[in-house]
Amino acid sequence: MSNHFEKPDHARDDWTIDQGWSDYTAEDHSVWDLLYKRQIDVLPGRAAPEFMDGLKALDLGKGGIPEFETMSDELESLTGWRVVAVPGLVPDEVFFDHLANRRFPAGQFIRKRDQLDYLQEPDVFHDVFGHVPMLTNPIFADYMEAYGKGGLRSLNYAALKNLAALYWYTVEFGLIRTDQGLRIYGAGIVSSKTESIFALEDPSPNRIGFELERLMQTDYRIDDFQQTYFVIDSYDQLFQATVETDFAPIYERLQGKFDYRPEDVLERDEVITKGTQAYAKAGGRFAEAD
Ligand code: HBI
Ligand code: FE
Repeated sequence: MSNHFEKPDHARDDWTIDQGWSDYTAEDHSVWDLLYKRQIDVLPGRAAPEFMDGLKALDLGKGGIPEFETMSDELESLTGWRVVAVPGLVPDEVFFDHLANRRFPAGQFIRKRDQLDYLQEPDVFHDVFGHVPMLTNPIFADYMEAYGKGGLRSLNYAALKNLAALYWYTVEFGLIRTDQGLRIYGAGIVSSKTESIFALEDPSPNRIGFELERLMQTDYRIDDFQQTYFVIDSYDQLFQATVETDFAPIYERLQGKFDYRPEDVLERDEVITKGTQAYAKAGGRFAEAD
């Protein structure tokens, strides 16, 4: 599995482009403001404290789409990361190379007002609001770099899908246990109003303790709420699992194996809540094998 698409003419070799901040229209900025307000209404008490701290540290609520250079100067002073603009999805090896060098590639465009809830490609709201606050956390920032480096190494194995599942169930849709209860930190959740509530409060999905090899074999849905969320105890757990694990033996063992369906609960799982799966629709990738 590798993604191939044409690099637009205006993109550089590393797929970066100018953000072109002064070209955003008043409507673009007001879509950001609207999305920002919707999230701020639901995130306190649901988002991880580290995410809320990051929003504040970067002043992402000052109004309008942030300017990447200014934001990156602040972010760099905190954890050494910068944000670079890209046209949308970039090839895996390009994506990994940016992360491995502590650059987060963020979509330059913003969604239209009539598609607030669902998009095919990551836009500036998902990427900046969803991902960048967690990059102010030193341990999470190290994890993202380790993931990028692991990604570059994985290109020689049939393991990309396994690694993509790790990203999916942590960076995009991860939950964390705190003394106050479960909190969301995944960018795909914190940038979505409905999933911010669903991920924590709906009886439908499973919530299962993080186990690296288990989650690297678990399929996921990209077009719907998750049927399983994986819960970490700390960002350090995530970082240690990634940096101290030599992925090579895991890849040899897995051989690209991808055995678990999104809704499966296994004997070995630490089940935090077992879902009713009431939300799950029929069908999906494994439907024929059922
Ligand atoms: N490109 N811009 C962008 N954003 C992503 O999240 C992204 C990507 N290219 C590849 C990719 N993600 C995934 O295939 C990896 O997480 C495995
Ligand atoms: Fe994302």
